[in-house]
Amino acid sequence: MTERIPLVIDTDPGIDDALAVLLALASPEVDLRLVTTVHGNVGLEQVTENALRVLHLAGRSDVPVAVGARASLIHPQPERAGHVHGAAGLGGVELPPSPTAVDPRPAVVALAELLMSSPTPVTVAAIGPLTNVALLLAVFPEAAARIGRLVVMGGSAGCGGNVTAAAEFNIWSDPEAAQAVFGADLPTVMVGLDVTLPTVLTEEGIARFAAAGPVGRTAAAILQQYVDHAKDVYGTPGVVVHDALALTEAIVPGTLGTVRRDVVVDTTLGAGRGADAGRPPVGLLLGDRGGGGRDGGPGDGGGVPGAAAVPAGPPPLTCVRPPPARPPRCRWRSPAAFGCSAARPAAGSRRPARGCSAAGP
Ligand SMILES: [Ca+2]
Repeated sequence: MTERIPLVIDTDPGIDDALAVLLALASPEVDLRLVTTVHGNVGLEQVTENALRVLHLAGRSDVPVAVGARASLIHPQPERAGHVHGAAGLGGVELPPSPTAVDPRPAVVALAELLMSSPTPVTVAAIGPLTNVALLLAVFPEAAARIGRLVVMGGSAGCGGNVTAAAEFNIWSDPEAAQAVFGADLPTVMVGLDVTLPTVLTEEGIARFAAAGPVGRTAAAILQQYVDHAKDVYGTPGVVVHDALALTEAIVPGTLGTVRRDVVVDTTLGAGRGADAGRPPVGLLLGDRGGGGRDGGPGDGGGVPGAAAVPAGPPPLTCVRPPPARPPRCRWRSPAAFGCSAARPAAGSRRPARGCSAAGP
């Protein structure tokens, strides 16, 4: 077997974060070496506690958890997402406490030390606000330069936002950090709402979790909050597990097709703040592998677009959706228990109102 890829998850658990961590731990392709926490879905203390408990749930309390940024870089952004994830972040499920304490090192120090000491390139999956990664770039640029791949769940390429009309939650939570990261010369793959929203984990898929064993049952219970929220807000029968979808690309490069694009984040304080796909040349589109990726094209094999290597004047951004003639399928490869498929928003869904209707089926 090929060598397992060292992996760091920078996270703000978070229901889909929890699923992302569990997915990584269940995937033999990667070796989860470190979890760093960041403000986001709920407050820093809670997301850190959640990270410890999720690892403990999976029997992997040996994975260190280092505490990261408490707030965004410049402008305070106190709004959280407890209405989506539950007040404590894990859908109302109270996991048993972990016997393990947090790593005494600040997150950026732990991350820098891992990057500098690893003999093989490390993949960093950033599935919360990008504050920690921006701090790493500022404080330990030599360590940041050693990141093998940076897979970011965040942003939206032409589909509008899920917090404001323009902005996705992770980018909106710290636009200045996001701009620093996307503007850096890192091998970055952005997995935005244009990809995650059409990729729905159905209730049937969640039922397969519940039947898979104790950890799966707990994951299904955590997901129930998401199910309820999705029915209420989107009118869909399944859930969108943004962070877990990003992890599929982090775990198996090429799971998602990619196109190479520059990314500019709106850091003004106007209505577009936090948008990363509002002005050309902007956007980095990721689509279903068969859904018409450009540059590398379908089956690209997971090229890692970089913000620096972008041709001028990219084509107009469109919402990436596979053609209706070929029903899209989620291509998650592991664990096999993931049963998911893409689904259109049901009648009454709010999604078309956020800009997807023009290119939607
Ligand atoms: Ca997250």
